[in-house]
Amino acid sequence: MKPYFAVAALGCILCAAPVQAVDIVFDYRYDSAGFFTTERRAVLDGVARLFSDNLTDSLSAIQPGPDELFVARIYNPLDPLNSSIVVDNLTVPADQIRIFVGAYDFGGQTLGVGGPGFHSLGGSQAFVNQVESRGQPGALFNPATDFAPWGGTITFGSQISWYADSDLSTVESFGGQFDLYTVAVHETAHVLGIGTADSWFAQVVGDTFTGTLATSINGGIAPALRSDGSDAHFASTLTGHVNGAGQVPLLSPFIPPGTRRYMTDLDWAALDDIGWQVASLQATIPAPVPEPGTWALLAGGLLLVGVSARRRT
Ligand SMILES: [Ca+2]
Ligand SMILES: [Ca+2]
Ligand SMILES: [Zn+2]
Repeated sequence: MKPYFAVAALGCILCAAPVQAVDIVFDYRYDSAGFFTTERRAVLDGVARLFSDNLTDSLSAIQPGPDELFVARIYNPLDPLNSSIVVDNLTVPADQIRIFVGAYDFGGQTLGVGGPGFHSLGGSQAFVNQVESRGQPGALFNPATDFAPWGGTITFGSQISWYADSDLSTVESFGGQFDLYTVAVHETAHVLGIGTADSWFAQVVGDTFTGTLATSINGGIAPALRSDGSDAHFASTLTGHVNGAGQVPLLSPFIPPGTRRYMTDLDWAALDDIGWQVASLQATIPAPVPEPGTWALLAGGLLLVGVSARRRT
């Protein structure tokens, strides 16, 4: 009887795992040069989990019918500053955000470029509205108060010496290299609208971002933006917090070598202000991914929890 109970308890606990509303998918179809090794893909898997675990919006699917047209266009992941390309026959399942990735020799110290995709549309107004809002009404307001892209592009500098750490829960020393995880999170936040969405620019006043939550997190002062004319980044003089520790916002424009940075409360607050449903301003440090062996141990632990809980009753 007891073993049966334990198995049932484990089943229930697995059922109660957190719902992942937004599903970030990195798409490697344009990576003809093989930049994304197994280890680098594992890093991007961790980036996808970070956002998927913390953004709870429900996004409607993009699935054109017979009289409807959705043509996705992206900055070319292999040459984002000079060309754009059409993604043939793209459809997007509910909650999914598809980010096409590649690498390009930017020269110098440019680490990466990222932003949302574009599209051409045909069909009824209802279809057009559905694609442009994905069920988030504020994306259609003027000024916009929400943002729900189908996806976008991120390109990493192929000339950079990258540190790719497939176990993101530990950070080894990597002096002289740049952290792929840090840069990928930064660029993904651009795909999600920081410095790129209408709902971001609607809240830019002068060289500040006036979003309510970000202002509150910043001690009641609208956070300063880097005054380079793009209004796409926070100023490097700001301090956000990662689980209580101070850190320059991840969405500031410079990332030093040998350093991992995380989304601060200020970065998450900005995503909230531009329309995302952010579960936690502190959900930032990657947890270890359970290995098959660890799962067995974890199941044993849960089994013990189940038995002792039963004993209490
Ligand atoms: Ca590690
Ligand atoms: Ca939203
Ligand atoms: Zn940036």
